[in-house]
Amino acid sequence: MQNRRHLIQATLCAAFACAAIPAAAQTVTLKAADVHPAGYPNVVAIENLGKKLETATKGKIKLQMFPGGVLGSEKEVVEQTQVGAIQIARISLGVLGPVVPDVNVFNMPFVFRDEAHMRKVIDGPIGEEILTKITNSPARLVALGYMDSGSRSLYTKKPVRKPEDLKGQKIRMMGNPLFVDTMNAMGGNGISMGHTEVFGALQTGVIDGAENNPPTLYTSNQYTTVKYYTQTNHLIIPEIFVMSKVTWDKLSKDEQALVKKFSREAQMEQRGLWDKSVAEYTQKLKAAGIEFINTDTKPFYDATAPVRAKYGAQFADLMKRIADVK
Ligand code: BDP
Repeated sequence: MQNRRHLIQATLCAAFACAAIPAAAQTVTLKAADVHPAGYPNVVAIENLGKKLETATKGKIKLQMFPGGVLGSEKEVVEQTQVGAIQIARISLGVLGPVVPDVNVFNMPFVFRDEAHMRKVIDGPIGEEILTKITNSPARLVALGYMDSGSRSLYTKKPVRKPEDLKGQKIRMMGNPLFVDTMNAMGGNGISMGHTEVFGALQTGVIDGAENNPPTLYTSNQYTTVKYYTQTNHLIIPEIFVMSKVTWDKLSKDEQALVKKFSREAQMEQRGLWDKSVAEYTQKLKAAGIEFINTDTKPFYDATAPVRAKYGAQFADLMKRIADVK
């Protein structure tokens, strides 16, 4: 904890020192943050975006990736990006919900039929509209693109096959009241917590389980503390990467256009890496003895209807348009 605080301070200082360099200075180094470790698809795609930017601007714009959550939790990273201390943040849309409520339409349980449906929506006009809403919101963030995060399913120490099996189980959710309500509706007790704290909380028994996709379950080591992975697929939440508005406003029109172009390419590149990664980590989880439970998702869908009613009322038209994307 102490170390992390020092790192955050060091980063902030670096950012302010950087800001003090005269505008005529030749190079800009964009600091990018991700909670995932080096090698994770999202991290690789942003690093490659940085390499393309560096080449296209002949070294004027560089990118330095800080993976593994060293710059703080996603909530902290969002805050630092808003003030310009971090320049690019790759985060879950889940965590952006409390900052830009419009994105919550994608954060609702079972809002997408499956991952293919989610991809069609984010690649099309609705996806573009949500990016514009983020950029035009008072959050001081410029939305660059989406990434894939597959489907989130439950992992626990005791087997879960139906909502009743979650009774009394404390299940970690991302920091957004919508998700705590979702878990409570699914039958468990939702506890919100930052990603990097989940492993310790599972180890010490502070929580009984959590929910995520196979690559995250494996690469965070959380799989060593649980036995079952129940394929509820209750949340299909895209990832997002954003740039600090402070940084964006300092770029020339041409540079902004390059960032946009390479961002779209990063969105597509990550997708290919993502599909391979899901296959690879699903195998690894099975090899490590995690039992996959392929359960009927309908009772979980039905149980979460009140959550869609409560949070979805304000998005009724948009939800209809999402459902109509075939
Ligand atoms: C992962 C997302 C990451 C979130 C994490 C979480 O890629 O952005 O921080 O879930 O559960 O799937 O917090």
